[in-house]
Amino acid sequence: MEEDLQELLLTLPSEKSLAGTKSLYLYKGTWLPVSFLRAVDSFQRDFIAQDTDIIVASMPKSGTTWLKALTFSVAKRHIYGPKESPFLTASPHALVPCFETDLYMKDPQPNLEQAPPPRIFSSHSHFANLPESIRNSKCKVVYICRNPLDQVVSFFQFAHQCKQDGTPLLVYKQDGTPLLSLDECYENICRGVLGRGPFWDNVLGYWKASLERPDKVLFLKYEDLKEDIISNLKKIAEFLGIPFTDEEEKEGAIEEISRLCSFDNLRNLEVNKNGVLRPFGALNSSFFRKGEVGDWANHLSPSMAENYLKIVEEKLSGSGLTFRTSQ
Ligand code: PAP
Repeated sequence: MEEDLQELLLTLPSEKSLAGTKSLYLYKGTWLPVSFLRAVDSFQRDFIAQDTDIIVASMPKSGTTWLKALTFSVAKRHIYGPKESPFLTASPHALVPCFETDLYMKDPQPNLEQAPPPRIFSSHSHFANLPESIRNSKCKVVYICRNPLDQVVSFFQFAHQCKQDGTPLLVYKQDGTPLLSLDECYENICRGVLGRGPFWDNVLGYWKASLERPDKVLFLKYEDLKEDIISNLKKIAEFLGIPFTDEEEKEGAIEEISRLCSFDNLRNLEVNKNGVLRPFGALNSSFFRKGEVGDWANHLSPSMAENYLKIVEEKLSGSGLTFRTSQ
């Protein structure tokens, strides 16, 4: 590890990750694994947005994969019809690369100029930490949040079951001890210690921005998309300035996109069953687990759920932001 990074780490608070396999560092108000620090820094410092860019933003495990597929399909529907959609052969994460875990991880100065507009990228950064050019240009930000109970359970399951190149690496820590249980992580979770957290800071930044600048930030909820995907697809298209025409509606274009991006359809595509996500090395299938609202009840005791929810609600109090935790 380079000397300056080592020196920086010594100055940052650190805690265990959800699996207990690595340390998270609190850097500029966000908990991050060390492997992302450089990429996050380069992205936040160097990326120059174009007015036509679209940024898909989220706290991890809040519906990012789904929103990537939906946003891309809406924004590029005049280029690719549903029968020739690139999602039939490529992961949503390959088509909408993440600034931090993909682009700037591979190369601190990625060449992004050649991508045809609209360029669509994703980020898990807090709103306040986005590069100035994203916040101040006319580019659009589409954010998705999910109720904190399902989000944390999904994250925990991912951290424990995520296979890299087909091998379930994370069964034991390097010292041979088993991974942390949800009970063992619980105290950290309640303090906001999870990758890209605290949860409340991530969601609140985008929530406030969406209230102040509704033309700039669209704030969506996973549970609302599950309940009514059609009206949310219309919302996305209108926000992007490309509403569905009456003719498209009549021809069933919105239903086509909703079917294409549905959990069952994406999960059963060959690329998402057997592909591998580079440079991360995770199986594409790791991003499709259950796709339900309320699965937290199978993993958290009622008192753990109630207590964590209370903490989150206190953090969000006065903001007007609320969550639905059941179907
Ligand atoms: P990421 O932030 O690491 O990209 P993200 O896609 O946000 O991950 O989270 C994965 C969750 O979204 C999984 O939830 P689960 O663990 O509760 O099952 C995954 O199943 C769900 N998901 C992925 N694709 C879809 C989809 N098309 N529709 C609904 N849910 C989906």
